[in-house]
Amino acid sequence: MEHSTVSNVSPLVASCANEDSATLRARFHELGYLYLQDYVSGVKCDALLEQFMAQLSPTIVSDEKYDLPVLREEPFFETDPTWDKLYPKLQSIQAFHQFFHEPEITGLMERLLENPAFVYPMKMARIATPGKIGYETPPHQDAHSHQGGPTMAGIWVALHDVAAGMGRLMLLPGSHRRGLRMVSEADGVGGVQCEIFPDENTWHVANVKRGDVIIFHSCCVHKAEPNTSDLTVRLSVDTRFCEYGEAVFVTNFEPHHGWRIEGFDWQSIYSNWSDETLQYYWRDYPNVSDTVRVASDS
Ligand SMILES: O=C(O)CCC(=O)C(=O)O
Repeated sequence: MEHSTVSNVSPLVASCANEDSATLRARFHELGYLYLQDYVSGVKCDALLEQFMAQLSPTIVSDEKYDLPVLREEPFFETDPTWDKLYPKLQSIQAFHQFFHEPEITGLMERLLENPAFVYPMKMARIATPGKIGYETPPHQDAHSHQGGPTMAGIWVALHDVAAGMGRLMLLPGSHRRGLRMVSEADGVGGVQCEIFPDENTWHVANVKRGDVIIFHSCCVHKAEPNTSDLTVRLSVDTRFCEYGEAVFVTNFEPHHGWRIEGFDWQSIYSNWSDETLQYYWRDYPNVSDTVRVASDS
């Protein structure tokens, strides 16, 4: 299988929320992604980041010199013991789950879908530390990792500025039009990488700012660059969404990594929430699927 050997990069193509929805949809279907700068308010990102930092300290702390999260202990990646200890604490933060259910986010999803959206229950927080080169997110398609249906897409939000060398998200433009690809095992987040075709030689990437949003088609190949910085940690959040009523594969109704961390379930996540509105909001979803689905390319 051919994997990514190319390293040409071009800037992410920026979209603007003021553009009409048809233009945004056309760009999404052409490129496989949308990049919206400064979309989520800085206040909201800062508030969530502050709550994350309260849970991550003293392993990761806010550093005034860098104005970024910095690593104070040993490097780790998703599934390492340190990650397993810290991650349930991030997942228990009510504001983290609410983040993706605010009207500014769901409105954007609905503009893209032209229909009501269902926000997947599984929410992801990413902690990309330096010192783990080779364990960054490998190139993959969410259609494989989340068994998404035809309208499923990912939404990723930077909680702070992410410059080159800090583990930026990279996208392979147009890759969503070539269907679901073969996969093989890989080190790094998710543990799976997909095929890259020999003519696919340019990744799109940018130095993103706090509040920037990237939405990607479920077949759009994406990955993270390695975090080669000395100390700074990249923290971002993401989830998936689809047209309300579309089949959603059953594992997406579990907490992220709830299947492997003992005692980490919705009950433990919800135990300290002050608001019950979003607790188990997904329980009456009409189309939970236990059949593997294949997303269509578009
Ligand atoms: O932020 C990352 O490193 C991974 C994000 C990603 O691959 C995804 O959201 O599917």
